[in-house]
Amino acid sequence: MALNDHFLWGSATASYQCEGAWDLDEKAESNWDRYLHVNGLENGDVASDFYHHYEEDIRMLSEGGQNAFRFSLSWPRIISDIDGTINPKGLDFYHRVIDTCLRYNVEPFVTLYHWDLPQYLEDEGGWLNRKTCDAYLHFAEVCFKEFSGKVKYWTTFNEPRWTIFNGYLIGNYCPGHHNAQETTVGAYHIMLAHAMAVNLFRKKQIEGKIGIVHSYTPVDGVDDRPETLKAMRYADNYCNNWVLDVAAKGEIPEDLLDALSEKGIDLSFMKEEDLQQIRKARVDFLGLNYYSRALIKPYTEGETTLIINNKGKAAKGTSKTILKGWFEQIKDPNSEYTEWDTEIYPKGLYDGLLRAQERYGLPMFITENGVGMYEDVSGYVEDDYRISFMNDHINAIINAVDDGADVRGYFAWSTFDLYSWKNGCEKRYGLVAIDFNDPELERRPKKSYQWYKKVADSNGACIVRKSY
Ligand code: BGP
Repeated sequence: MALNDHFLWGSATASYQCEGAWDLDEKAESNWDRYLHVNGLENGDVASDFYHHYEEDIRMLSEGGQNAFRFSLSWPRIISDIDGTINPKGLDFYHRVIDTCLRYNVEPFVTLYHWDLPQYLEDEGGWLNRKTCDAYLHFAEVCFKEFSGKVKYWTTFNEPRWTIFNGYLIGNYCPGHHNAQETTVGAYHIMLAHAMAVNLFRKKQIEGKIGIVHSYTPVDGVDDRPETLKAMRYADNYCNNWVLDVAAKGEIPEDLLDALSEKGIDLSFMKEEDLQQIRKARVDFLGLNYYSRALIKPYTEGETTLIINNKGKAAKGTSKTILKGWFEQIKDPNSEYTEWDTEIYPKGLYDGLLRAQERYGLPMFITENGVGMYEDVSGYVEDDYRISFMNDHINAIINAVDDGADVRGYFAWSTFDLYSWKNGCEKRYGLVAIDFNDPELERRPKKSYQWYKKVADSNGACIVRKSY
């Protein structure tokens, strides 16, 4: 049993998914507010109403044995307009959240950007506009100045991959586009903004550590033929390397740039001064969100097809990933899949941690891990499937630590039930149940909350161990 004594046992949320209060206290509109309102979709206007329940939520988290809380700062709550005007009420809210954490001996683990872009920036092109990087830098600087001294762990972005791919390529997130050129530009700008913030953090000598949070999808192949290995490299570049290589090594994979050019993507927007920023910026740690791996075979035929199941059981089995000329992702007939087509594969976490350790040699945190389910929350939720899922994934982490991975913490997704992007509130991940039809939004611990307390209290010693 090799977890260190300061291991962070926490859980995670994101501003848009839990805060509610979408237009309260001079908060500006976000791109998600606009997109879901305009399209008449289920939204996070109220969500878990963390804005008014934060004190109770943090107390419960602490009483549940957790010593860390990952949450994000809502940019449109803090910066009111395109001129960069600061909203004191937004800052005050996060001071109260952070102070509550500290009062309960809970480490605040802060994400600067978890996808809620101010709509005034979306109106100017969002991540397709280079000016969004400058606006982000201003936002980051305000937050560093305001909260440093209290916050020791910062991350610049949550999952650049999903916000960019879903927003600009797959089209199931705002702004809902399907354009490979835009996807490349957006990806470049978000990684540039990341680098600019890391460089500022160093220049200002902000106390603490800074990292990035990536949706880590370790890539496996169906066999080890050369064409499969080639397809795996394409998939790894697509899923992981454009975020992790940039953040950890300051490098954009050369073969990815070649492959994009071959597909007709115009890369002339890349500027030497930007690349200098990128080369210089190195994170202190990697935040890895792990939900599943990707099982890859060589591309055979057909157009690029990217389908994500945001409908749950009504669309089970419909998701598909084919990148024309690059790779195809397939389902493993021996694996179990959730109603939203996510493979349950704890060994992928073990493998992925060892690969990331070897490749980057940085401290790592599992910044999200959990399972989305339909649940009846009218009574006590006995979520044994979640307990088993978490047990097996924490077991994978302990195995990886035993074999040399430097993992410093684990955050369950999510602290309590909250809004799941495009899937709505009925896709539940929480350790604590919330009945969204209850006007009081009463919080009730699930069985997994009690179980997780034992895990945290024993520093993982009560995990049922399995080897591979
Ligand atoms: C990650 C996001 C989270 C959260 C989680 C679960 O990609 O960082 O914000 O939503 O996945 O995913 P989903 O809500 O799509 O089921």
